[in-house]
Amino acid sequence: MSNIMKNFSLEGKIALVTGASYGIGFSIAESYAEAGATVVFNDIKQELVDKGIEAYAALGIKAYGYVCDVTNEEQVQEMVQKIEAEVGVIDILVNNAGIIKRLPMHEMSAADFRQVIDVDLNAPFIVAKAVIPSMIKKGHGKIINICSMMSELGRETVSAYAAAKGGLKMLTKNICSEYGEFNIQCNGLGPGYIATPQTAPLREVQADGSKHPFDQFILAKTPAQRWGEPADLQGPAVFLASDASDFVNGHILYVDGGILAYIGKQP
Ligand code: NAP
Ligand code: GCO
Repeated sequence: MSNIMKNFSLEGKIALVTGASYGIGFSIAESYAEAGATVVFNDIKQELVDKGIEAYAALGIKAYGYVCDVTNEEQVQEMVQKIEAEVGVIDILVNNAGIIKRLPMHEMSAADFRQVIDVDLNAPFIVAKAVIPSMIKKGHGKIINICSMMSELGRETVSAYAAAKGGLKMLTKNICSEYGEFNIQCNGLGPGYIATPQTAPLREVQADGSKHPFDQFILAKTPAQRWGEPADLQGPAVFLASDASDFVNGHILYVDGGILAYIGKQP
């Protein structure tokens, strides 16, 4: 392998991807395994962890799965200790687990708002806090927070999610600021609109067989004129987890087909 390509290798690294039984997290973890990393993931239910392990095995990947609610600091601390004992010290953390609730803000309960903030912002803090001490001892670490276009833009019905993802952008910059001296790089990955279960309601084919209005809207707003696939995130995710990005810190890398740069196609 050429020297420059060695910089993109994750050989010998241990990567924890939260919420990675399926969706974007699964795709990122798959690419990490292909780049040489040992993959560790969690999900909130044992049945999903079991399904995830099977799905990784079907790709020839031996993944380590743990049941853990990332909003629960006690469970997270216990999971990280178990991983360190059973697999090894975590070199790469991807804070991927996330939820969204789509409701007009004036109809959203405070409990619903808090739940989204808890999973999408508090949990990345809790998990990063749990892995940083060992990264400091080891002398290096990579933390990648899965942000969103809603780290930059708002839209109707996603007030809690946008607030959380905006906060996650700033948490990313603060971890960069506070731990850069320990050779820990913390960056964000900002997917555009990606075809996963989370966005399935926005792509539902209408009764008359036409595209969902939001589907048409996104295609008109995307220079690439398509939804992203989880695989579109793999290269950027490997880059941010590898030595190739050792001087990239506090950056949010948007993988959105150009939406954030584009005013949109005239109807
Ligand atoms: P997804 O298909 O809904 O998957 C989310 C994953 O997170 C699921 O495995 C889910 O497990 C897990 N999770 C949720 N709450 C959890 C908790 N408290 N503890 C542990 N795991 C938990 O979502 P996705 O589309 O793959 O999105 C993954 C990440 O990318 C999210 O942070 C999302 O905000 C972000 N993102 C998505 C898009 C997109 O267009 N899809 C774009 C930008 C950013 P359960 O099934 O058990 O709930
Ligand atoms: C929505 C979507 C978005 C995407 C993503 C965009 O309802 O607008 O779910 O929020 O999930 O975050 O980057």
